[in-house]
Amino acid sequence: LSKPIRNIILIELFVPVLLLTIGIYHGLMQVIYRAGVIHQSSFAKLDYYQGLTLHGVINAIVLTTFFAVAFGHATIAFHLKKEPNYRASMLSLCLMVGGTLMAAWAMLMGKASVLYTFYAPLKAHPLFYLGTALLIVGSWVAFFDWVSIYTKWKKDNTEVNTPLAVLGTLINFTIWFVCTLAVAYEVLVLLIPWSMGWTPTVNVSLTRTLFWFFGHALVYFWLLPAYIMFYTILPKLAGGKLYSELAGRIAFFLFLLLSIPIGVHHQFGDPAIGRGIKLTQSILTFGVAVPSFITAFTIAASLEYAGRKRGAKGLWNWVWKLPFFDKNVYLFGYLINGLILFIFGGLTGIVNASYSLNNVIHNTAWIPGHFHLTVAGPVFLAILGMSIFMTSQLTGKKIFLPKINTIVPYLWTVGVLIFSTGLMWGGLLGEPRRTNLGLTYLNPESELYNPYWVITTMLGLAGGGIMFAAGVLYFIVFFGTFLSKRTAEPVIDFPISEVYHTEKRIPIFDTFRPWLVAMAVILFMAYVPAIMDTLNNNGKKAPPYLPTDPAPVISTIEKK
Ligand code: HAS
Ligand code: HEM
Repeated sequence: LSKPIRNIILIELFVPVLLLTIGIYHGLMQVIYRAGVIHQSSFAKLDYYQGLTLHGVINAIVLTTFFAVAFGHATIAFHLKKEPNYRASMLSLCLMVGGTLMAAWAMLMGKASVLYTFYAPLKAHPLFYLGTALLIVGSWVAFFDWVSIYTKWKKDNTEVNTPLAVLGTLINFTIWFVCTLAVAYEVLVLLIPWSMGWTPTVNVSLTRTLFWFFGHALVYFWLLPAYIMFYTILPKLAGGKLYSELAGRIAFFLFLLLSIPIGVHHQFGDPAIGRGIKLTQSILTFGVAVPSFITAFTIAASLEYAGRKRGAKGLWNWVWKLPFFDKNVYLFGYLINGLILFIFGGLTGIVNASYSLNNVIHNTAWIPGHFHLTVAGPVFLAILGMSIFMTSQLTGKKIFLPKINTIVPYLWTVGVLIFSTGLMWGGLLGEPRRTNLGLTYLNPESELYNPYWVITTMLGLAGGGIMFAAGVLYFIVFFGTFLSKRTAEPVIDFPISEVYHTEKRIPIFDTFRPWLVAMAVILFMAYVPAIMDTLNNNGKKAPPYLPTDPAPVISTIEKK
């Protein structure tokens, strides 16, 4: 890679990790508020919801998008042996950084405490919406450049399978491009004019539906870079081979079909949308679990092969032969811990997807329990590990404190397991999400005090504290590596796994067109009825809430 492109990738890693310090700090603050350690609505001049918005936006939108672009640049350049266009990559970087700064300003000024899901009726400063839109457009620019590199490569390599990592990257950004069209419409046509005061009202259900058209596909946009690492890198790190490359191709194409037409599973409780389409999308959601099951078995088989190659005998002994604490393959630790967390993240996702069970857990602490096992599990750990790996390679610097680096993912995993157990247990006892419990339910002075949630929020606090400690250690390693002296020539050299079975090339699993057509048909069938429902919606108005009280204002008045 040339120096300018290396620098662009390094900035795309450095900027979000710097912001992540704010994101991780607010994670800690949330568990402190929620456990009732403090009974305040704000701390250090930052309000609970302002902090929650910073936490969600930085950790789940800014970090993930920057990383996907940085990793995408490196993946395309490494596998197709052609580096991204400098002008396009620079434009993409400037748009993403500019957009992030605008949104960060609005959030830090307290003008955009609308949470990372930012649909109406919560209203933000127009710069927040504009900033988010620019971040997204910036990522599109990088993607369009990769498409042009790929189409040229494919012309010269018609009979050769697209490398799995490239296929995964292109599929991921296709999903991203299609789903962000809905959020672009939501932001530019509905939210910005409303936030500027040009339109007096907004169709709340439509904004929610457009958001979730984007919002669940977003989680697979987070996940697929990690899947690319699981399929193409992890087996090699383990000392083995990828059991089936074809399984990976099938999984990625299934994600292309099913990642978007399932967003209504976030709206099972939304009165504007009809039951038929909710059930349909519930069933489609079970479908999107299939590529993850394929991945689970394929990667487990690859790991078993690695363990046996290392001399394992018997049924389970191969597990203990894997290089868990080998600091030379520290990336293995980051990836395997992510997979372990994802077993629980996946199972809880299937609970969420079950239309009737969803009633029990929707809007409770169970939900953050679920998604810290997914986005803060395989996704976050893959980002942490790979950002250190790429930083060290692209700067030619040795890892700072390699032993600490090796234990970070284990510490994080222990933290997440305790944290999520607390939240999910609490959720089953009715503990709400997005609530500063310290003000009411966990304030013994309040008439809403609920002692059942003491133990669950304490577990959340203990686990969150361990996660915070792991986060701090990671920052020391990451910034320490950045600041240390160069000892080698900068390179980008991913450890790519060989394939165990040499499978015959099947052209359908290397062609985008038929899959894109199928994707469009499924999307159309799944979303036209949902959008029609929101346009015809004339339901009752929801009761108002105050930020300081989790109960609706009307019921408080009625009680009196
Ligand atoms: Fe989810 C809510 C359903 C996956 C993230 N999800 C959320 C929210 C987030 C999120 C952020 O249907 C909250 C949004 C908000 O703020 O309101 N989710 C699912 C389903 C899946 C799923 C069915 N979610 C994810 C992933 C996420 C994520 C991935 C982030 C990256 N989710 C839901 C639903 C809701 C929801 C409902 C709405 C709930 C509500 O009411 O609000 C599936 O994709 C999961 C499939 C996964 C598996 C697991 C496969 C296991 C693997 C590991 C194998 C391990 C090995 C290791 C090999 C079937 C691959 C072996 C170990 C050795 C040591 C050898
Ligand atoms: C929400 C804690 C790291 C993504 C939350 C909540 C807690 C929390 C307690 C729920 C607050 C509420 O609903 O009232 C922590 C702690 C962390 C951490 C202690 C580590 C020190 C992460 C990471 C990610 C993440 C690494 C993603 C990469 C999110 C998201 C939300 C959330 C998307 C939802 C925000 C919302 O409801 O608007 N976090 N978290 N968190 N967290 Fe984390």
